[in-house]
Amino acid sequence: MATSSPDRETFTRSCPICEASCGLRVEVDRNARRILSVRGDEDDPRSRGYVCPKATAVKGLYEDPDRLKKPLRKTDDGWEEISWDAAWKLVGERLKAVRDAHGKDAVATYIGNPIGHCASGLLAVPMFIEALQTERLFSAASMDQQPKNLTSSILYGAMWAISIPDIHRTDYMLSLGGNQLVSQGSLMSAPNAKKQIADLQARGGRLIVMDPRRTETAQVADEHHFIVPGSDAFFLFALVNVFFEEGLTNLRHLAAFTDDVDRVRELAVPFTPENVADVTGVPAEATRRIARDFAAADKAVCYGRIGTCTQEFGTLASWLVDVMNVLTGNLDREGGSMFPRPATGQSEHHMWDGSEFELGRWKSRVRGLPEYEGQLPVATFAEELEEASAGEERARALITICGNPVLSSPNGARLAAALDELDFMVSIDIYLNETTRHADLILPTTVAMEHSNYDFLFAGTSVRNFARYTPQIFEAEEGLPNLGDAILEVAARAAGTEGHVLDMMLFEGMLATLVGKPGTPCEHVSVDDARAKLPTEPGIERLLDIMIRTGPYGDAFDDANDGLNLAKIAAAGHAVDLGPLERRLPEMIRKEHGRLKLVHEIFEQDIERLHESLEARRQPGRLVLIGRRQLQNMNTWLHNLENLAKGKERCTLLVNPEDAKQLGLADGGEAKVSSRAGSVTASVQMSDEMMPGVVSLPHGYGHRESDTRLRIANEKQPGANCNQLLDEFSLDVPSGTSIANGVLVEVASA
Ligand SMILES: Nc1nc2c(c(=O)[nH]1)N[C@H]1C(S)=C(S)[C@@H](COP(=O)(O)OP(=O)(O)OC[C@H]3O[C@@H](n4cnc5c(=O)[nH]c(N)nc54)[C@H](O)[C@@H]3O)O[C@H]1N2
Ligand SMILES: Nc1nc2c(c(=O)[nH]1)N[C@H]1C(S)=C(S)[C@@H](COP(=O)(O)OP(=O)(O)OC[C@H]3O[C@@H](n4cnc5c(=O)[nH]c(N)nc54)[C@H](O)[C@@H]3O)O[C@H]1N2
Ligand code: SF4
Ligand SMILES: [Mo]
Repeated sequence: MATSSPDRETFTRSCPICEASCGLRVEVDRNARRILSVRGDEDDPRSRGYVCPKATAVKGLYEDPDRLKKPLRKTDDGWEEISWDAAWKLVGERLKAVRDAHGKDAVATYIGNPIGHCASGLLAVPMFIEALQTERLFSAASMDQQPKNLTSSILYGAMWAISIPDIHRTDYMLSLGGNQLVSQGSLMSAPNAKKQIADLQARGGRLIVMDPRRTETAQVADEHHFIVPGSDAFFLFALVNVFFEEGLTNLRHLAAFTDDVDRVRELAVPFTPENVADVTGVPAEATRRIARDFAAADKAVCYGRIGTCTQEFGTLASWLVDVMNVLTGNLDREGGSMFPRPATGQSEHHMWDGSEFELGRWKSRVRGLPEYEGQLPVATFAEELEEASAGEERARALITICGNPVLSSPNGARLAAALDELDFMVSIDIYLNETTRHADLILPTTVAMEHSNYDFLFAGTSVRNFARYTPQIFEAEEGLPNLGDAILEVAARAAGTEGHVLDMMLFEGMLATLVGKPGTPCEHVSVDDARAKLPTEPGIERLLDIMIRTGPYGDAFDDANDGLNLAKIAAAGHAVDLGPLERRLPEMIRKEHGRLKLVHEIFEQDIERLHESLEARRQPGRLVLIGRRQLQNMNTWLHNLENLAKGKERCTLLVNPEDAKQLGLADGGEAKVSSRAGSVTASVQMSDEMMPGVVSLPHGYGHRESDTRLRIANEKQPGANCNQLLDEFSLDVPSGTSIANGVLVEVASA
């Protein structure tokens, strides 16, 4: 939405940096192609003017002189800019050559986090996967929410059927391993987390935080308890144990379609609060009281995030979070944990193709780790590329898509070396950074103001239903594609065709699947009638319009219907509020039997591993590392913006003062942190925020290569790459997720 004056126009848009997706007001001079200011949009119904410091990245990225705008090809004399035609031709030749000589699995691919914030990218990925057919697909998911995806696949039949805290209506929120004040809420998209929590408390509600660090969120919570990293499954089992022992379970509406409650009771028997207290660090009385308070609250919600996912028992902890909500009848209930309903329809039951959950349809070549949803764990990435590990079976080419795995995944040094063994590497990325410096070709894409967008993924994780479209403001530079077009073009060239062919296939495929589908409001609409009402231009608009019109709030291609279409959402100029979360079970369950079966053999087997780890965890003197996020960072990639990189060194090792004393560390001094995988040095920051026996380093740092183009990052916030300490062999076994929290380390003065 624009207010006019040729050299000073204001547009509203959604912030594409984190899940909160706040509303922004951006002032621009379109003639001069300049962004004049970026502020919060007071009229946005979701964020009401709130923004965090990272909102300015919309301007910073657009203006960053280090950002790439032309394809860069590596030559013996360094990088050279080449034309787009030459770039696409090169991609086609090199990828096709590898596929012809070594087969489809010789082309590996890695997809990083920013794709989640980009509709064109998200919509292109299924076609990209279809065209490449590679068994070697890696992504940031196995460093992130994969345990939650897996438990949702098992329980509800869909990886994104993740329930979200109904923070606006709850009385009691038990939050484990999330730091909403900094992350702005993840798998609970909610702008202005601080206000959401204050509102909860003003209503008389309470927030209880379980975290090995007294975080920013813990400081505003009603209770904070230290918990030993990786021990959440023990703690949650102990709460479940108390529910059964004290007769506190009450499944309410869920009882009619939930199975295996008795089996859960049996499984919880050994985990009494007293039995696990020394392992969790939570006193038994506190555990018992939390169980009683949770069960007594009229509306309660248990929620877990990164700290409960990227740890030794990520799957069990993620599962037990849902078990807590089920046993107290708080799943799919107001004020509990509920399933969002995005307007684009991806969570509708009719999107289910009838197939049941399967894990391990293929395995990684070297270690035999199972695929999940078509992906292999990023922990196996390096070895699948190395001749020494994978021999003739190794991948010879790699496509990276907005990811920086050299810094974001375990043992980046090994991965960096493996990247140099490749015959061909192409990176779709806006920076020459620690990962893309290994590429033969870097293909940049447009940034926020140069393409249109739609909040596709995070409308599915929001605490209230909403729909939002963001228009393009600036023309892109000549040839510069948006992320989705670049992905389609790369896939097309590898398959010997061109991007527009895949774009058309995507469009026609979507029309054929969604229009006229039996059992939907569009059952009697013909594909031709629908096509006549859609934008004719290629791109995301016509795809989104199909999804929205056929979706749960859609107009079903009927002009007399007051339902939604893309034009109506765009005309709103802000997020369109679609109301509070509503009940969706059991209709949403995508299973043959349509029942919520709480126990699966995958959980049963892992509980044996949980039992086995009890004794190991009782060893005294364990020192473990956890991560931490910071307001000015976004994983590895915003450190090159002056106003976000300025200030004190941020990549410090937080150490409890008692530990520091024992380890002989001085505040501000250098420490060497070592693990089985490697070692890094960092300056020590003593802090009683830390649980004794736990140290913390933020991730995303380690900007230390002189041949990148990250002038500001390298100079102002180089930091240390904490992922050098992460071991590619330490996994949450069922989901293949890497352990980033609870890594055994030794620390000494450097
Ligand atoms: N130790 C530890 N490690 C972690 C985590 C942790 O908590 N602890 N967290 C993990 C999590 S949750 C995640 S999501 C991953 C993230 O892991 P990655 O996705 O691998 O890393 P990012 O830093 O998000 O990388 C973003 C890349 O995309 C590029 N980029 C940014 N915007 C655009 C764009 O608009 N277009 C294009 N083409 N490129 C763009 C950037 O230049 C950068 O190269 O890190 C994981 N790593
Ligand atoms: N400013 C900023 N915001 C971001 C990001 C960012 O890099 N910067 N990244 C975005 C991304 S990609 C994601 S996935 C989200 C993540 O969103 P969050 O999960 O909310 O983010 P974190 O700050 O990593 O919170 C994890 C918390 O878990 C705690 N923890 C560590 N180990 C354990 C454990 O074993 N048990 C328990 N109970 N707690 C533990 C840590 O101390 C930390 O406070 O944030 C998103 N938002
Ligand atoms: S909280 Fe996230 S979405 Fe909101 S302004 Fe900050 S970075 Fe953007
Ligand atoms: Mo993430």
